[in-house]
Amino acid sequence: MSSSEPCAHCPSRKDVKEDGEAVVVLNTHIKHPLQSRWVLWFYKNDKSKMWQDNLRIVTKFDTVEDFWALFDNMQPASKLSSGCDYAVFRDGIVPMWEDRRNKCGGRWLVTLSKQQRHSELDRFWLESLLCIIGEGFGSFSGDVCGAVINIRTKGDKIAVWTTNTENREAVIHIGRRYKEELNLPKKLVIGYQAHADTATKSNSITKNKFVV
Ligand code: MGP
Repeated sequence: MSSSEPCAHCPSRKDVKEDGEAVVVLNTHIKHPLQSRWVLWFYKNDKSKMWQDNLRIVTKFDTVEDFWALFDNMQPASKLSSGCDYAVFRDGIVPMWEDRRNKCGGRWLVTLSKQQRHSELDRFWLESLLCIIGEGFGSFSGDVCGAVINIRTKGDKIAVWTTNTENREAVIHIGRRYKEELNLPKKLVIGYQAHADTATKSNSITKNKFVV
């Protein structure tokens, strides 16, 4: 479709002027708004700095077109150096445990094997982003704060963060839907962990509050 043609999803609107004459307004340049504005963050591991000082905003977007323009131009997650993260969060929520909207929340965590970086990581990340920015969790979508991808030598991780571990129905629904969207095998179990537990863990294992 050329840019001068109206979009099939935005039919032309018929307006009636004060003198009764009908005019057709072609929506030629209207982008498709998302329900929220989202922020892309990048984390680069610089051990000389505090964790939060390594976190930077890259850009914000609030339309489908701007999302694709960004996604098509950003470095694929699988090509990032180890220790780096991307995070995409609703505007106003910082991708850290301490944020007001995260501190009582947790994350559905997908851990990947080293081999999956080449075969599945980028697809999982794109699916995760489409789930969150498309508000793909029905009436529970509002519980979603954002998604994070951690590129790590020991195995990459992708997670969807939700706002409150106590919202059991929302958390379970989001986990089930997320697992379906990623097309994960039914027998593969993914876990939901409270940020409060992750932040205070003494070893690399955090207990799961829920599993699907
Ligand atoms: P990580 O980057 O989430 O996972 O946390 P990684 O590197 O796989 O390490 P592991 O511990 O899960 O095996 C690494 C470290 O970064 C944490 O131990 C914290 O010191 C710090 N960190 C990570 N997050 C998400 C936060 C956060 O939200 N707030 C603060 N203050 N520190 C964080």
